[in-house]
Amino acid sequence: MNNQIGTNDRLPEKNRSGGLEQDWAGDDQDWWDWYVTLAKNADAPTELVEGPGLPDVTPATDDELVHELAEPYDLEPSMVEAFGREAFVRLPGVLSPPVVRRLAERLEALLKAEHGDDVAGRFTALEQMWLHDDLMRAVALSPRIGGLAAALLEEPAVRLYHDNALSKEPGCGRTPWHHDAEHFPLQTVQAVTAWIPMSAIPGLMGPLSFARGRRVLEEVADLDFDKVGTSYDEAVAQRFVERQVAVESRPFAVGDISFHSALCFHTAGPNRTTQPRRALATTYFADGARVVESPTLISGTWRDFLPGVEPGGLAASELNPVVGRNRP
Ligand SMILES: O=C(O)CCC(=O)C(=O)O
Repeated sequence: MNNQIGTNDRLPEKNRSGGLEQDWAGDDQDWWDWYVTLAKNADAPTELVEGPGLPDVTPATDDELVHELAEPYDLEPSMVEAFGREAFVRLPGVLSPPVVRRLAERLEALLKAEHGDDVAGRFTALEQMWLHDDLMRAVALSPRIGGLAAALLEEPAVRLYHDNALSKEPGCGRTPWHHDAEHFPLQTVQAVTAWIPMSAIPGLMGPLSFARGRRVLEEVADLDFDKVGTSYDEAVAQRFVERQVAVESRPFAVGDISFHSALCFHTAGPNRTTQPRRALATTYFADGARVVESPTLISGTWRDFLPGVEPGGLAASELNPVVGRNRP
């Protein structure tokens, strides 16, 4: 990796000059390989410990899985309030252990087919799985998860932006501090990502961690994004310490799902276990949103998720079905 001032060999050649206002010139995996180089990590490598394994249960059948993902989740009003205040919420038991196990096994096969076995230390990703895999489609179009997204955003209806598999392989470092409003090229902050762990995720495995509060962005709005090095990640971390911004960093139990708003600043620790830290991450946005006029390279391969939609256009392509409605 080359993170000297002014260069980063993970940036596609076309993106090396100029500012952020340009299209990403690589593919989605190139984007992740670049993005994790923007996180500050401890210099000394540490020994990896054993991970928790997959839930020790019989995997759900297709029917059981589809049925569970279609059923509404009993969302307490206090959770909606917490999401409105903190910009994230963690919900227990959204998925049962047999469903997590079935999804984890399918995801393992999909990731292996795409990336092979030689992935130690990397952040491997897969997007738009719902277009060609039945189980991943059941997740991305899940009335349970989409319904939670609509309820938490307090929107009548939400559309799918994309699905995503995020595999932090053993030894991979941190995810840089960021908020997703700069990732999604949408003229709304009414967007939310469901982060769906594929096993228990203990602290040493790199669970997603969240800065508390909808207004945290104001604390760091003057900091410049750094497309070649770790200065933005470090400056955000330092600012949070200086301004005493509370950060929630806790393990996830099997079946827990977190939802973070596009305004939520979040990061994830390194994976110091021998097991890949895997999560599905599905993003939804308020029906009626439009694409921004000038997407940036931080928006990555956004055109794949909104085919045929140009800057300024209505974000409602055939790949953005309405998947969640707010129940009265
Ligand atoms: O899984 C990670 O480490 C990062 C995920 C993330 O940033 C997101 O889902 O918005």
